[in-house]
Amino acid sequence: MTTSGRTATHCPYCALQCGQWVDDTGAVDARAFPTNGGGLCQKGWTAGSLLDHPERLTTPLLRASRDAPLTPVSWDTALTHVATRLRALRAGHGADAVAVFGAGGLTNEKSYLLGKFARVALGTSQIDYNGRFCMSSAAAAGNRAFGVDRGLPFPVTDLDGAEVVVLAGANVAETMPPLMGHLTGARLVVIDPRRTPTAERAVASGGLHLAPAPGTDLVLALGMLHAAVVDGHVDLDYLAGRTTGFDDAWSVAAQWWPERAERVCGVAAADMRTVVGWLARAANRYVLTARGAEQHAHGVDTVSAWINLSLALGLPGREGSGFGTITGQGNGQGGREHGQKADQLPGYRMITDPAAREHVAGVWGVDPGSLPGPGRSASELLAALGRPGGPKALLVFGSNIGVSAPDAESVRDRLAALDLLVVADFLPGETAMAADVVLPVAQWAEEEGTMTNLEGRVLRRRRAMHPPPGVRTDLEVISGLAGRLDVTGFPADAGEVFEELRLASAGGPADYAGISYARLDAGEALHWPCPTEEHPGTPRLFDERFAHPDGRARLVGVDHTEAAEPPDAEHPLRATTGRVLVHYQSGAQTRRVAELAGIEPESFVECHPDTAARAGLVDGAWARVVSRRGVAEARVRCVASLRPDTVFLPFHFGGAQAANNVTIAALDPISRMPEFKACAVRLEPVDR
Ligand SMILES: Nc1nc2c(c(=O)[nH]1)N[C@H]1C(S)=C(S)[C@@H](COP(=O)(O)OP(=O)(O)OC[C@H]3O[C@@H](n4cnc5c(=O)[nH]c(N)nc54)[C@H](O)[C@@H]3O)O[C@H]1N2
Ligand SMILES: Nc1nc2c(c(=O)[nH]1)N[C@H]1C(S)=C(S)[C@@H](COP(=O)(O)OP(=O)(O)OC[C@H]3O[C@@H](n4cnc5c(=O)[nH]c(N)nc54)[C@H](O)[C@@H]3O)O[C@H]1N2
Ligand code: SF4
Ligand SMILES: [Mo]
Repeated sequence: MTTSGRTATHCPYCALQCGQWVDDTGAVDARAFPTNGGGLCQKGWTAGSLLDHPERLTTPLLRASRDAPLTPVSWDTALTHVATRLRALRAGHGADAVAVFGAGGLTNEKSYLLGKFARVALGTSQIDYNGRFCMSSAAAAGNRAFGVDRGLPFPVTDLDGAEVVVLAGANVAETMPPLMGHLTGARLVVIDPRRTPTAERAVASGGLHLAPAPGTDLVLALGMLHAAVVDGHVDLDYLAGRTTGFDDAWSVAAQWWPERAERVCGVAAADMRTVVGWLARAANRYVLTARGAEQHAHGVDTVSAWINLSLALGLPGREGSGFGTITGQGNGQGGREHGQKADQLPGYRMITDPAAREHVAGVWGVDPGSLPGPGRSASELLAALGRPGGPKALLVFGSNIGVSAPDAESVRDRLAALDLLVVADFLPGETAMAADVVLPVAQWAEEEGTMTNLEGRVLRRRRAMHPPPGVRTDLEVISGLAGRLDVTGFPADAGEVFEELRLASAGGPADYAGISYARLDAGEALHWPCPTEEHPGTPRLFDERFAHPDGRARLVGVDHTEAAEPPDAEHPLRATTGRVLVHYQSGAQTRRVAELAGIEPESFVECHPDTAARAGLVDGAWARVVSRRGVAEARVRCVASLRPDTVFLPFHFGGAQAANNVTIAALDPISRMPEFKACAVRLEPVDR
């Protein structure tokens, strides 16, 4: 897959996994692939500049004590130190004294090996990952409704033929720009408290921008289901033939006539009826959700409400129509399938399922009874660090939790309370710089592996160049630590790990048994499940049946609950958070790309001009955004189209500017997703 010095691979960032060419100097070019149609966004174009970045980590770093500075050491010293400390902590406090935090940006091979490392080499139940902050609500709702969780159960290119697409809490024009190319023929309806570039496109497409108050999507979806029933748009044959549970859903939606829903969410009842009519009358129509709808303390129920509406209108599992959730991180899909989640084993098996434990233990050559878990979810894990009974050591691979976790000030306190914090990273992000041991690892263009994109298609990440001297791959790090803990079965070769992953996933919901590097390298488009080498993969999941034993999709009776922290006199505004085009996540990477940092150099808070004025602020001034948990400093950006009761912060900045200083770690009861997208704040002026 190398042509005239260029290697075919995929972008290191989001789940669209746009095709890239990378040469042996790290120069990036766009490569036509079905998801991106030949385009890249600015992040993908500039990714190569981090390969030889002056701040690139190229030697392990170690601090002798918590207050000592990080100093360069050899790999042997670093890994031996970590292994020695881990052994001592386990001996003194039990296996759960050591915790692991993974990420949806890691390849399938890394996710798999990290999960195995935690369960087998460390024997700890304490492993979770940043996907808990990302896809967990969508995943839980998908499992509940369809019996399986694959973000898009159809290829992205199916959207090309859509006539109507509803995007609930998705700002795709900024978060996956090339995806917009698949939506050019559709009338778009964008549901977002803010008038985003995606919302502008919706209006330009002859569609609508609906702006509910943050955290009220569920009511909007209920109002729309009510309208669908009353206006006669429900697909009764489909409901009878392919679903169960309509009565449960209707028993709640019956009470939410559109005018009542309007009073809570602020979207006009007439608009609800219009959108339902568009969806009902179009032949090809989709409802898609993303983090705006999902990152709430009732995110699972909110997604269920959008699925209920989709099922009532007969969308899922029908050619040219469907429901989907837009996966976020590069391997957000694969990352939630191979066992780095607290309650999961490879192949999307549940760790509590005796048959799953037996299968995976068999592949691993261990006693099923020795597999620990389930452990704590990400937020609960972070909250327990350094506390009595909680973990005393944490190994982090691929997440900048000191910036991206909710209530980040308290997370930073917890990290500081650890006996040992180990971070594998290639850049000195905030969390890495707080660690006791920093392990410098390879970047995407320097390693082999696979990623599973937002449509469940498995892709090859290929090495275009060697990492700088002194740098190892994540797999080499895990393998090296396992060796020092005297356990075998942790190869550092990606191909070897993938072969084992195939066996471990065989027979599970996310079955990769039939997928091989050879088939992928030959250009086959393989979507899981793919149980045998002869199997063509499954681009569309629900054409004939849903994955529940009875083959039917389930509607669920879900009702509105108020946000965990409603505004009050002291904190009268609803803060929501999200992304801008040029930055990625905690910003550890993109803030170091001069071209991108030049466009958005610092944090900002979007607010209505009247809201700013009431707080004594003007456009361009620095504000303190204050919640019960902390303060985020941000420059005021007045936006006349924004609801006056709402402010918005990007979460791409660290330290005093971190949006997560103010967010709340209120968790969804099912998914344990934190409420990133709604908390109560006030604005204050700040002198700078
Ligand atoms: N540029 C860029 N692209 C990215 C990323 C990035 O960091 N930067 N990250 C990737 C990842 S991991 C992810 S998860 C995806 C996320 O992709 P998106 O979900 O599209 O991104 P967000 O900005 O988090 O949220 C989308 C929108 O939800 C809105 N919103 C806030 N509260 C609510 C609400 O209560 N209801 C509704 N309906 N909307 C609400 C916000 O105003 C925002 O415009 O993006 C991926 N792509
Ligand atoms: N307020 C608020 N907070 C949010 C969100 C929000 O919408 N609002 N969104 C949440 C979501 S959806 C997500 S996905 C999280 C993301 O937030 P994080 O989990 O912090 O993700 P990144 O910022 O991508 O951090 C990745 C870190 O790992 C490094 N890295 C990248 N690739 C690799 C690799 O292959 N190996 C290793 N060892 N290191 C690697 C990068 O340099 C970087 O330091 O944030 C969540 N936090
Ligand atoms: S849309 Fe996502 S995958 Fe494509 S270039 Fe941008 S960040 Fe990379
Ligand atoms: Mo995400």
